[in-house]
This record gives sequence, C-alpha cells and structure tokens, in this order.
Amino acid sequence: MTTIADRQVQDSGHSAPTTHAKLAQWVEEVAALTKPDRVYWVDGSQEENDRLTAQLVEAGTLIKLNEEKFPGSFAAFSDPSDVARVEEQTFICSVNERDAGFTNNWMEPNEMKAKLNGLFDGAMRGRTMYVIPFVMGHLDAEDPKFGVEITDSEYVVASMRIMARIGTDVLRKLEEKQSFFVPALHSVGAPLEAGQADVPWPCNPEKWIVHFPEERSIVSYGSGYGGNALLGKKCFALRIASVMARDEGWLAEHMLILKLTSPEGKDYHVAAAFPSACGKTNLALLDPTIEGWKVETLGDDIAWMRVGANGELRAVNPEAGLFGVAPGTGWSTNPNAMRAIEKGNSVFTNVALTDDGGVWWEGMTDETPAHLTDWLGNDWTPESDRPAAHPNSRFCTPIAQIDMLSDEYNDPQGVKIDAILFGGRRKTTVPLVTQARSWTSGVFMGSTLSSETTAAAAGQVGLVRRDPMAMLPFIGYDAGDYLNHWDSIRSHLAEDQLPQIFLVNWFRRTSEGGFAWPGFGENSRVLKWAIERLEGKADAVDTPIGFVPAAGSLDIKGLDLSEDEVAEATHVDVDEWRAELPGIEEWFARFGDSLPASLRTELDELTARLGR
Ligand code: GTP
Ligand code: SPV
Ligand code: MN
Repeated sequence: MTTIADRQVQDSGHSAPTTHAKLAQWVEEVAALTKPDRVYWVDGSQEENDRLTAQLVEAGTLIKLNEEKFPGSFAAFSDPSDVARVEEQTFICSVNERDAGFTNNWMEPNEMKAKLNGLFDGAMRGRTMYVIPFVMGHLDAEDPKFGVEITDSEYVVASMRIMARIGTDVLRKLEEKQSFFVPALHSVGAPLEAGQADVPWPCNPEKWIVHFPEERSIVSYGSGYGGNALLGKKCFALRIASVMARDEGWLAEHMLILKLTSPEGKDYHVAAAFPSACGKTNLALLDPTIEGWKVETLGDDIAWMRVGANGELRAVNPEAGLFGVAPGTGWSTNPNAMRAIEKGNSVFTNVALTDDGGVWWEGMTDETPAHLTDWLGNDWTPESDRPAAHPNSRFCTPIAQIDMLSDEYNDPQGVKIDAILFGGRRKTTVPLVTQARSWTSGVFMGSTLSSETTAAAAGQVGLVRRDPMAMLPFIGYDAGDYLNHWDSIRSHLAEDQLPQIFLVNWFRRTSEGGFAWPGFGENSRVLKWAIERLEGKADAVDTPIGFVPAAGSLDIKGLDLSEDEVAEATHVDVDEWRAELPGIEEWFARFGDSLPASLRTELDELTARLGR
C-alpha cells in the first residue's frame, strides 16, 4: 500500500497511488499525452499549500502580502489578456448539435477531441502535473458529486483548495465505491523547453473551455483565470451539473442562498439568480439596515436545488469558497466580506498593491491611498486616469471565514427555499421589485431576464442581453430544454411549498442618472417586502407585469429617500414595457420548437395586459 508520503514523490513513470482503477488509468493517459516532468497527487494539506505558495512566490506568480494585515494571503497578477471568462471560446460538445442549443458554441465531439489532443500533446513539458481529487457539495451527501482536476498550474491548485473540498479525504471516498468522477483536464498551454525560464502567469493566446455533456467531462486549455481554470466552479457545478440535473430531476443554478430571520423569529431562505458581477456576493453577505431582521449566508454564486420529501425545494451550496468581485466590495458596502477577507488565507487576483504590502481596489475604502502599484505593476496615484484594480479583479476566500455563515451551510440536506429572486442590471424599465403572479409567470420572468454585460466576461461591457435565469453562459444543454426542465420541476413541488418568485433590479437609474435605489444593505427592505408578501402582510399593486409594492408597503424608515423617490424606483412604466415586447418576441423566436408552450402563453397574456 502506498502511503501519503509516497504520493508526493510519484512521477509519471510509476503507477498512480490510488486504488481507483479508472482514475489511475486516466492519469496515466493524460501524463503520456501531456508529458509533464512529474506527476503530483494533491493531498489538500496546509503543509502542501505552504510549499506550493512558497514556490509560487519564488517564481514571481504570487506576492506574499503583509502577514499582519492579510495573514496567509497572496496577490497574483494575470497576463493582461487573461482576466475573465471567455464565452466565445466556451463549447458544449454534445453528440448532437441540437442538444447544445442556440445559446452555446458547438463542435462535433470527435473533431474537438482531435483538436484538443493536438494542443495537449506535450503541453505540460517542463511542468508538474497536479492531480486534484475534489467534490462539489458535501462529501457525505447521499450522492456526492466527485471530480478530479488535472492541471499544470500551482495557482489553480491553491485556488481550488479554497473553492472546493479537495484532497486525500475525497480520494479515499472516491475509491470506496470506485465512484464516478468528472474528469476535468486543464493546462495553461505553456510548455517549457529545457532551460526556458517561466513567466509569472503562463497562458496561451489560444483558449478552449470545452464540455462533453454525455461523458460529463471537461477540458480547458490556455487560460489560468477563475471560471476558465477552476473547473469545479462554472464548468462542473453549473454546465456539467445542469446536464446531470436535467437527467436526475434537480436544478443547478447561478444563485446565492441566504437565510433571513424576521423580528418574530421566523426563518426563511431565499435563492437569487443575478448575472455575473450583478450583486450575488453582496446580497448573500448583506447587513440589514432594518431593525430586527437578520441575514445569514449559505452561498454566493451557485445553488444545487432538489425536491425534498415534502415537495419542497431544497438548496445546497456546492462550493467551499468565495471568488468575489473585488471592486465595489468595501467597508461601507459589504463589511461582512471585508471581515472574511481580513482573516486571511486568501488569494487576490489583479487587485492593486498598497505600499505597506496590502491590497486595494476601487470602493474598498472611502479614502483612496496616495500611492499604489496597479494591477499591471505600474505606479498609480489618484490622478491616474485608469482604475488601479482590474474591474474583474477577484478575492478568493474560504467561505468558513464568513462570520455570518449559517450553520445550515454544513447540512448536506440543504435548506428549504421560500423565495427565488431573478435580477439584472437594467437602467430603465425593470422596477425595484415585482412579485410574479404564479410559478409559471416567475419562470417567464427568469426566462426573459435581461442585464447589461459586465467585466466578468471578455467582450464589451454595458450591452443589454437576455440572460435566462442568469445562466446564459452556463446552461450546459439546449436553452429551451432548460426552460422546459424548470417548468417540469413545478409538477414535483407541493402546492403549499412552492417558492414565490420575484424580479428585482438594484440598478435602475433616475432621470438625473443616479441609482434610483441605494442598494447593498438597503436591499434588506426589499427582502422584507418579499417575505411579508409570503406572509400575506404587505400590500401590492396589481400591474401588467406582476405585483409591485403599494405606496407605503416598502419599509423606508430611516432611509434618506422620499416617497416620490421610492415611487420612481418601484413604478411600472407601461410604455417602456410595451417597448420591451418586440425584444422578448425576438428572444423567444430564437428557441424555435423547444420553447415551452406555457411561456409562449405567458408572453401572449403579458402582451394583452399591456395593450397596444
Ligand atoms: P459574480 O461573482 O461575477 O457572479 O458576481 P456577483 O453577482 O456575486 O456580484 P457582486 O456581488 O460581486 O457585485 C458586483 C458589483 O456590483 C460590485 O461592484 C458591487 O459593488 C456592485 N453591486 C452589488 N450590489 C449592488 C447594489 O445593490 N447596488 C449597486 N448600485 N451596486 C451593487
Ligand atoms: C462569474 O463570472 O459569474 C463568476 C466568476 O462567478 S468566474 O468564476 O470567473 O466565472
Ligand atoms: Mn458567478
């Protein structure tokens, strides 16, 4: 039997130190193809992490931060071309093109494999190939969802250790039943020839983020960045998991999960889907500004939701860390995130450095430091005409460091979801909050969700696009089938357990151009209204699009906003909504035959209510 110590010195010439036959075989095959100098099995220990991060500091990939201010924390700076997800290069290679649907790029799987085999041939030369056993969700879940990421990036190993449950415990459990695992192969695509010096952030101008949904496998090439490279996150827990969920009758969603306790001590759980960089982490860590209400965090990016024994919808967060947008996360907007970050054990990417060995980004503090080193390594002062931190710079922090983390985070059974919010970034049209008339009309709201693009994905920022359930870049199969799946979940939920669905918009602008709603902690007022709607307490106005807060029903006590300003944030402009209809028609036309009939009916009814 091999010991853990033996694992550290295994190289590709030896048999793999696992009793999992398929895993051993896969690792052998990948090593034979990619030709690394050595193969290393990641155990997930602190000692290992210390060693790898020290190696990265040595290589110039990581900068060790001031130990007092940010204990055990590091800053990384990517190649300036490798700063976000690359949706254009993300593929769903289903056997049939139809199953990828119109929202995904597709290539015939064998053609794609031939291309990838060419790229991976010798791709790890001069590097170490790391084998990371991981599980998304709980290791002691009824049906744990295992993955193994093979990567040639130490940065990925250090980040995966924060974002997922990894290492020897997982491997042992995987071996117990010779369980299925999602093979997730990653290379930065930058082999080193003998004597060639490495660069701090190896990557390749050519990038491929590829999913084989029938095989449930992932191959990622060329990027070291977040969602492109930490394959447990978007690639597994959303794209591949959405396919598993379709086949197994559950939902894998781009949603935060929070627990809300009312002044009467009643507990509620809310899941909320907002597109990338549209406020999930902030809402999940919200500090309520209203008396007596308490929020606890369960998740900030991904929710896996199943139908429970009583016909209720139950959600778990499959992740173990936060990979949060740094800019805009600050002591005034999100002190809970700041406290979690301050505890250390974090990896920051593309933020700015302070002169005392700390990190800074726009919005972190009210006062801007007089001098910084920006994310590109240049001197920076408040007079500089570009941001110090990249707009998609990120903090990667263990979720356990959140003081307000709910105990229920650790429950593999998850929590019962009482309300679902869909939200986007819209300057006009979409009011602060609207309650759907029914489950189906809520699914309609989700299916037509629209939002301005953000820096989380490469490409132009600020373009309004449809982003169904905030899953546009993450649905691993045909988008119409996905909406049908949402529709069908309804029949498994008990009538008295149905979550209520709401559409929210924290980003509406006033006629003067400012935000119509202060957002952040003040969003607790919207949560309160939603809960009071569930309790049958809050008044609403019945509008063509759904129920919006009646005058006086939204608690604005202590808020520096007049009733008129609240009305501006919450009103439904029928003309704006009429103008929205052709865009929705066009959007639905793209689904072709796979659009659920129920959503077509919803659109017809909305059109009739708006009148023309
Ligand atoms: P991903 O991790 O990319 O999925 O993003 P996310 O949805 O978790 O977004 P996050 O909470 O990190 O917020 C993204 C940006 O939106 C940050 O710059 C925030 O400061 C800003 N933001 C979040 N909530 C609000 C809000 O209520 N109002 C306003 N105006 N801005 C907000
Ligand atoms: C997102 O883009 O939605 C993220 C960041 O949460 S990443 O992990 O890079 O996808
Ligand atoms: Mn996200």
